[in-house]
Amino acid sequence: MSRTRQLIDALRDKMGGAAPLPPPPPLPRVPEPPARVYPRRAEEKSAYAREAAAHTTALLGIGHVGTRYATDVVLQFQAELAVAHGAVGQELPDDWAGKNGLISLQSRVQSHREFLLRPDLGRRLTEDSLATLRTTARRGVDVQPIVADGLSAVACMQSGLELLAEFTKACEARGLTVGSPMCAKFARVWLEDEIGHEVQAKVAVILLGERPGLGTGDGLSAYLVYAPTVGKTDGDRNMMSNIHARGTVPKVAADRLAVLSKAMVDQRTSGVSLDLSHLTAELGEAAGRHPRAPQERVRLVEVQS
Ligand code: B12
Repeated sequence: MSRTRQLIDALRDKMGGAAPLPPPPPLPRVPEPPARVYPRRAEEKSAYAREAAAHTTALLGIGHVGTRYATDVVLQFQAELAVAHGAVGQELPDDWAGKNGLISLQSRVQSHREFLLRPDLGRRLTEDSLATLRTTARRGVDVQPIVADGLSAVACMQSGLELLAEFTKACEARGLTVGSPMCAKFARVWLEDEIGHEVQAKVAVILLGERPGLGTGDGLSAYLVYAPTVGKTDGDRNMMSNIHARGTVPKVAADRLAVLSKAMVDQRTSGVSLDLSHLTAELGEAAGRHPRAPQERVRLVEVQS
C-alpha cells in the first residue's frame, strides 16, 4: 500500500470511520390515501355534479385522489388524446372522393403538414380544381353542399357521405335545388366561399371534420353562408358542431341544416342577421334552452381494482 493511502486510512480510523453505524431513526406511519376513486363512489357526488355529468360527455364530476386525478381518469385522458392526435394526423386518401362518386377538389395546400401550418392556403382552390368545377358542377342551385376533411379526415370518411345524403334529401323535401356532390381535400371552412361563388349557389354548406377534442375525434361541423363569395366573414355564417354518433346524429343534423338553408334562401341572408325566432319548433332541442338528453362517455380504458 502506498504511503499516501496509509495516511488516509489512519486519518479515517482516527475520525471514527470504523465505528458501527447508528441505528436507523423510526419511520413515521404513512397515512392511507383518500379512498375517493372515480367512479366507484358516484353517490358521493353533489346533486348538481351528478345532474351536470349526466348531460355531457365533458369531463365533469370525475373525482380526485387527494390533489390528483384517479389513475383510470389519467389513462382515459391519454387514450382520448391519442384518438385526437390520430384523427388530426390522418390524411384523406386522394382517391376517396372519386371512389364515392364525388367531384374531387383540392385547396392550394400541397401536403398534410402544410395544411396544419397554413390555414390561408386551405381557403382557396387550385387552378385545376377551379377548372374541374367549371366543367363538371351544376350551376345556379339553391344549396351547394361540400364534404371536406377539415381537421378530421376520420370524421369525413366515417359520416360525411351519410350526412351529405340525408342533407340532400332534406333540402329537396323543402323544395330546394341541390348542387353536384363534391369533396374538397385539405379544406378550411372559408373554402366554401370560393366554391359557392364559382357555382353561383345561393347557399354554400361545408360539412367538414372539426378539430378533435377529448372524446370527439370523429365529429363533423357544418358551416353555412348565404351568397358565398371570397371575403365573407364568420359573422356571415351559421354553424352546427358535434355531428357524430354521440352528439347530434347525421339524420337530425341534416334536417336542421336544411331548415337553416331554407331560412337563408327565404330571408336572403345568413349569420348574425338571420332570424330564427319563428323556427324553434323545426330546430328541435337546438333552439331550446333545456339540457340535452343524458350522455354516456365512452370508456376507452378499464382499470381493475
Ligand atoms: C377552433 C375554434 C375556434 C377558434 C377558431 C380559430 C382557429 N384558428 O381555428 C377560435 C378560438 C378563434 C374560436 C372563436 C369562436 N368560437 Co369557436 N370553435 C372552435 C372549435 C373548437 C373547432 C372548429 C373547427 O375545427 N372547425 C373546422 C376547421 C377545419 O375550421 P377552420 O377553417 O380551420 O377554422 C374556422 C372555424 O373554426 C371558425 N370558427 C370558430 N368558431 C366559430 C364560431 C362560429 C359561430 C363561426 C361561424 C365560425 C367559427 O373560425 C375559423 C376560421 O374561419 C369549435 C368546436 C368544434 N369542435 O367544432 C368551436 C365553435 C365553432 N366555436 C364556437 C363559438 C361560439 C365561438 C365564438 C363565437 C366564441 C365567442 N363568444 O367569441 C368565437 C367566434 C369566432 C369567429 N370566427 O367569429 C361554437 C359555435 C356555436 C354555434 N353553434 O354557433 C363552437 C361550436 C364551440 C361550442 N360548442 O360552443 N373558435
